[in-house]
Amino acid sequence: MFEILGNKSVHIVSVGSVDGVCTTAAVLRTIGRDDVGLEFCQAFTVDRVNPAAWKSGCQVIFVDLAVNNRDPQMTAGFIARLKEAGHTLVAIIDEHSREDWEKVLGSFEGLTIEPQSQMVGDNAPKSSGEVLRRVLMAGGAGLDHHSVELLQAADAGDRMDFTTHFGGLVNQAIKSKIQDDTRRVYLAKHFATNYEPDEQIRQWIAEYEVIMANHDKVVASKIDLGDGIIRVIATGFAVDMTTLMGRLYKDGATVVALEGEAFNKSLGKKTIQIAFGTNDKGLDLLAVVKVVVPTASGFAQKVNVDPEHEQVAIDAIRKALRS
Ligand SMILES: [Mn+2]
Repeated sequence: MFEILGNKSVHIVSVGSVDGVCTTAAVLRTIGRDDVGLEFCQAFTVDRVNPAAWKSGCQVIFVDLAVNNRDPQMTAGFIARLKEAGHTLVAIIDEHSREDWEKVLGSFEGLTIEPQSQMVGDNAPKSSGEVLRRVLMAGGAGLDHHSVELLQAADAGDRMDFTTHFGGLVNQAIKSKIQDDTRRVYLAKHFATNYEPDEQIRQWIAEYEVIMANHDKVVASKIDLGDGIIRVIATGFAVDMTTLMGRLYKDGATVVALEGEAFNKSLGKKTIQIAFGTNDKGLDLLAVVKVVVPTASGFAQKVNVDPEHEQVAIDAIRKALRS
């Protein structure tokens, strides 16, 4: 499937989820070269990707990269810059929305792997790993066990299942420093050829184990404020916010008020903030809190306020939960 790449330079732009990292590892394994350019981003940060900095005349592969659906022009602009810089897009290994990509690109001519849509039915691929697995199987070249495991880990990862060999390792190694994309590059390259983690990766995983222990301490600080609102203190602890909040919701919270440190842009330093989160998709926390705390920031399911505004915010949230 990747014969088309020949001796030309290759550059991969991937999204940094477990699906993205594991699928990228499988792509690298399939290509079988160690001179491939690789960088991670998100659908809404492609404006920061600079194709002019890549090797000249790259064949470009996207992995798990969706069109930025809030700003399709950003994605279109990225494609235009990529072409202007002399590169050729050859594959979009993505399951998010084929229709969105079609609108941006016009056609899929020239692509050896086309994007798919996970929403089109039970049989649709639900991950980039599954998109790639189907293409490689259809190609008839077969897949070795290592690649099969990478792609299964990618697929399970998109259903928040990190119990697979590669999915568990990658998830823990990236979660302990979630903003660090250099880890993702390292992991994808390492697991393209190695089954077991090396010392570096084991160290990142050990950092994650510390975070898990921190979660126990944060949960121990839990105060039940009634009406499904609970309050915890995370100040001074490194946490994995997604996992921690998931655990608190599972314990029965509808809204979590989390006291912790967050970077304050206007002050240029970390300050104590109260972060409200909810698992209630019908509750627009930002709208509720904004009414009483105009300085609140965030989005529907997560809102930050300064400590002095915590009580009035809680009162408003309580009222919304009761109504
Ligand atoms: Mn995915």
